[in-house]
Amino acid sequence: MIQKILIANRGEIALRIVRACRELGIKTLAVYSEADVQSLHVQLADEAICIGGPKSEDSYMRADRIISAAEIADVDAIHPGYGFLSENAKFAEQCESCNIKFIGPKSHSIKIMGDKSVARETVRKANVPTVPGSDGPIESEAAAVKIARKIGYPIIIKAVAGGGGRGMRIAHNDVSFAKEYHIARAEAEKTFGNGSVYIEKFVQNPRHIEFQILADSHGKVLHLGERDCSVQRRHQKLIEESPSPFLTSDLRKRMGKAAVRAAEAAEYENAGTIEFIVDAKGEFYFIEMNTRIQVEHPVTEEVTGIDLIKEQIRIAAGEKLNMDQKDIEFRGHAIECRINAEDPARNFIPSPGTIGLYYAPGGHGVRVDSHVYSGYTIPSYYDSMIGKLIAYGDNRKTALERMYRALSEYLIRGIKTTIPLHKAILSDPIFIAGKATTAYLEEFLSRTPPDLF
Ligand code: MV4
Repeated sequence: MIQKILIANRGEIALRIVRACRELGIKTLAVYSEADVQSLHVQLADEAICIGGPKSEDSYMRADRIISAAEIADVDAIHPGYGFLSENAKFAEQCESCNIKFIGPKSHSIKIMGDKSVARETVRKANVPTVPGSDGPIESEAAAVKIARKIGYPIIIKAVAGGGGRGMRIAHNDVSFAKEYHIARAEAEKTFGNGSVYIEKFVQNPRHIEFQILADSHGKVLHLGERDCSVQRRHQKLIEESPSPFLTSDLRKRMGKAAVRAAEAAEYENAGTIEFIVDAKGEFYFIEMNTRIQVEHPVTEEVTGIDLIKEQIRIAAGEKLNMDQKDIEFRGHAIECRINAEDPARNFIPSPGTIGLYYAPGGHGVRVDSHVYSGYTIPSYYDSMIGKLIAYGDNRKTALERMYRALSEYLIRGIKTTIPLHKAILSDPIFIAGKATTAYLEEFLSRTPPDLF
């Protein structure tokens, strides 16, 4: 039985977890930094403990302080949210050894999927398509050039400890490969303390399509369909939607089955995401697995009717999933716009500060997941996402129209936000036609005058 949960996070996801706990009758403990005293998750949780200074290294990243707070308040489980300690295998292990349930996968699954080269080999053995590349990490420059020539250029060099687009270099021939290989190793060593890299054929301008997984501790693994996250800038997603306007029902079926095999290969438990890239021909390749709940999970909740945070908690409590793959029905279309405190007209420079008037949209098919309110001061210490606007409709056209309407109603005074940019994208014929690839946003920004957002 889980009676009380510590929420090891902040912002909208902390609030999202408080809401799920309330509905399940579970008590909540918020932990917060000195910069988050006025945060809504602190107000709305049953109890709150300050764990340190404003910098995340002094608070939300401090496993020792979080576990101390958990013991003082006698919680049964810790929900890590996303970011911070959510994919830290050592933290998951520490929780378990203190007899506190980590609401997420077992640490061995986090480890397997955290090494991006091991992840690739693990799923490849389970018959999940991977991009042609090296079997495991690269041993030497000479060995790497040999493999690169065999695969053919362009080649992408990735850090085994990377993920989410960090530590990747692209090479177009032997000469640039030698150069990029050394840069990639040095960068990986500096950023991750692990210089190990692997290589893959570089798939140009793919779509980024990911599958939501739920797996219980009794061996049942289900997929909850896909999210198309192709609209992104420097690996930061701006818009996510489900279903993907690109997938056919046949491709969706094959990718869903591959996603389940990938999760099974990692002996996965709890909620997770299998990321694929899909080329123009509809060939799909496993890229990596995210072993946490993701920012964009509401899109899946809207089209399946399944509360993913509640499912995570039930799974951690040892309950069996009360559904089979055939019971999961996909209905309508959902889209999410990430609302960031940034100025898109000035190269997305962060725009922290105090919000004046705040008015969130509502009405049929509109959901707002946000922790901010009129008079709230956005601290400059954390990422700039201040909310997520999710619109749902019977079909994509209705969902997009509803999203545009909701964006027009959303009032956030005193700071710059990405709302005007979202309105411009939702008015763009290429996006409306469902033709956006991962190259889309940069192309859109280069041809759109900044005064339009
Ligand atoms: C790739 C790729 C093309 N070919 N791998 C980006 C994040 C990380 N999850 C893996 N990513 C990619 N891996 C191969 N072999 C394209 C991406 C990619 C991407 C690359 C450049 C610009 C935007 C991108 C958005 C999504 C994925």
